[in-house]
Amino acid sequence: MKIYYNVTSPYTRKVRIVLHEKGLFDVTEQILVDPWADPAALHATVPVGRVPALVTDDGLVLSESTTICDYLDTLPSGASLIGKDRWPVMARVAVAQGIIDASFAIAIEARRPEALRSTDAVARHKRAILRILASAEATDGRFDLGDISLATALGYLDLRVQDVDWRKARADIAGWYATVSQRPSMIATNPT
Ligand SMILES: N[C@@H](CCC(=O)N[C@@H](CS)C(=O)NCC(=O)O)C(=O)O
Repeated sequence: MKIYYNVTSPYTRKVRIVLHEKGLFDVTEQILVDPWADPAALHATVPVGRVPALVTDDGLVLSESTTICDYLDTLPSGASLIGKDRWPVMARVAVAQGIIDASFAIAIEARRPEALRSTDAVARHKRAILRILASAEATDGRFDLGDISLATALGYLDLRVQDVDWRKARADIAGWYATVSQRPSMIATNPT
């Protein structure tokens, strides 16, 4: 297998945490790319042009972080991160993805020339983050795919949206996050 990734991408971090947690990291070729530079080598294999992208041992090309995590969980390595009660886990994955998408949109806005930035759009994304965060749930001790997605989202808020005080909004999950941040998979994929 090989994975196209970028160090600061929250979407690729989610997948790379899963690779670690499943014991698959060392058997996966890691290809570092900058998708924003439109690399021809990425586009030749992954027409979608985004990271993460996984090429399976059968040559199947998968994009979309949640789809890739779902695929990796079917492989006979490590314990399942989704388990038998699939949909409650996937619902928590989607909640975390909402936080990631809104945070990422803010980060993209910050890359635009100042005159083209929309303060209204950024404010709306911040309201979305706080609204979604209010419904986020972590499990105690499992670190399933929902937990991995939430930890990724919170890590990305710390990296790119520091003026949203998520620890104040969710003091209850701040302690959980401090604990899971010490997992080898989180440390190994920390972009800072
Ligand atoms: N919904 C996708 C989002 C992937 C995504 O937007 N990746 C960004 C990097 S963080 C990218 O490669 N962007 C390049 C582009 O849009 O051209 C997922 O969950 O994997």
